Amino acid sequence: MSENQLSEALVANPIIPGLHPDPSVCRVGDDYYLVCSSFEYFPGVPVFHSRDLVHWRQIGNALDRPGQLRLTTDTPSSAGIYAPTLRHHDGRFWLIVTNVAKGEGNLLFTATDPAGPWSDPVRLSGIKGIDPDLAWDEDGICLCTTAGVSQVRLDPSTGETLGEPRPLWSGGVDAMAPEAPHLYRIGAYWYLLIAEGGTERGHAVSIARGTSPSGPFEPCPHNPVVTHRGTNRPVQNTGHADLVQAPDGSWWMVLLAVRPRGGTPGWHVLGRETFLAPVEWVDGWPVVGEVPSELPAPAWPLVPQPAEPVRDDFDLTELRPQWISVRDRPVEHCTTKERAGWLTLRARGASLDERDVVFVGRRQQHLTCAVRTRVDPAEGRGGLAVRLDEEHHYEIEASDGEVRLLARMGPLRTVVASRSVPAGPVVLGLRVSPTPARDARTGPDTLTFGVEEPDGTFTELGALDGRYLSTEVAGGFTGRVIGLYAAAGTVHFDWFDYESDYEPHVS
Ligand code: 6LW
Repeated sequence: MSENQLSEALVANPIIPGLHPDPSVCRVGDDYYLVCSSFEYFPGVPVFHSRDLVHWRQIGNALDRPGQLRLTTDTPSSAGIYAPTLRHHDGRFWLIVTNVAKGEGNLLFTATDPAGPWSDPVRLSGIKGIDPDLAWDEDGICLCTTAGVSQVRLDPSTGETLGEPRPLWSGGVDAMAPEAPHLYRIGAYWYLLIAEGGTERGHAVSIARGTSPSGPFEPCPHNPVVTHRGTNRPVQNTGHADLVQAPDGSWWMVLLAVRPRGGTPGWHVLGRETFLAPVEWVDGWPVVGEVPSELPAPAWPLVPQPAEPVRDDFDLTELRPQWISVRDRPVEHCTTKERAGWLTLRARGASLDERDVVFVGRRQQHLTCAVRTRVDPAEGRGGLAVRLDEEHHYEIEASDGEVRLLARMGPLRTVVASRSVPAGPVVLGLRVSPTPARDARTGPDTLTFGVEEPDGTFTELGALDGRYLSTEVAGGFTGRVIGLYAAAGTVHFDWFDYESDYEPHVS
């Protein structure tokens, strides 16, 4: 990468904020496509498109039918879909993922259009281990490389493995969790990129090279090529990366990282997000440097994507791809067709504590945001929730002329506050704002819940510390999802507003 491939303008990083970890990217002509992990959420594997590597628009979810994505109540939160690899080969898009659910394992899908439809899965029962990568050697043989790191030859049409898996290269001495392998043919070498150190503060990206895709591999002398461990940078946990070359020959890395906030030890609440970094090649090895919160824009013309509308009026017969549910979304429990212009949810599980809760949400993508919804609880009980998992969620719900603010934090469940409201639809609101530092124990943000009065004024019902809905407290691999739920009977939602102060921008 030479200096003239970067401009003076700055663009915001992360390029895809919110719960979008383990990015995998490929380019076809002038179009880039990117996919991420989706865990217990359905539909799964969000697919994004970009023309400039900076601005991304979600064009679908690869796994949007029950036949492609089986997530039963046996599958805990933070299991399910891990670490896809997306590649374009022989005129088709190839997607390989692990479904960490009983009887599922590694699955392969193909599509001619990445927006879908994607094929039914080819089951890869012979491939053990998470984070599968796909590459084709010079003879057209398909190689699948998994965390560990090991590799096996594969017949992608049948899913049959050809031979036994062979260990490759596992990163630094004593480094934990060698994972996220990706193989690339670049110039005279095959490069094996991996993540190591675990997906927490020790996360890192390392690389090795050899003349064959099956090794042996020689490690880069300046590994890890990316890590923010032991720094006080605002972006942390940098790792799990993929490389892509732009049409002008420059190289770029997409990778996951987090934005911990508050005092010590720091809490990240949006999950692991997708960041971008320019790559320079020196003596045949990639040099990346710091992954900043704002980076110089690539020097080519930027192609902004249309801004997402603040309001979803539920006027479409299908939900937009940003909407995700917990494990499944049967139409008899979730539909926009029953009452025109409204989203209707019919309860199954009695609360967000249950693995079969009826919930439709979107990722919280901004550190500051405001959410409102108009709910008609005449035939049931439900409302607006911020969900980390079954044991960590806050929600404001309406039924029988009353609004209640509830909190579940680990084993504790409490009604924080309640008040009466006039019969009929009610507007529930949530404001998320970073908490000004007071001392080393200050939490990352405050979630203020309330009710909108008929004159539009917001009456607060309670303000809760956001740390309890962070990955550092809840554990696991996900982040916050904000959405609508039904806990009893049938609940109708007229609209949902999500307003942020953050847009990927150019300055
Ligand atoms: C994923 C692994 C990782 O499989 O986290 O950060 C796991 N890296 O590569 C789940 O996202």
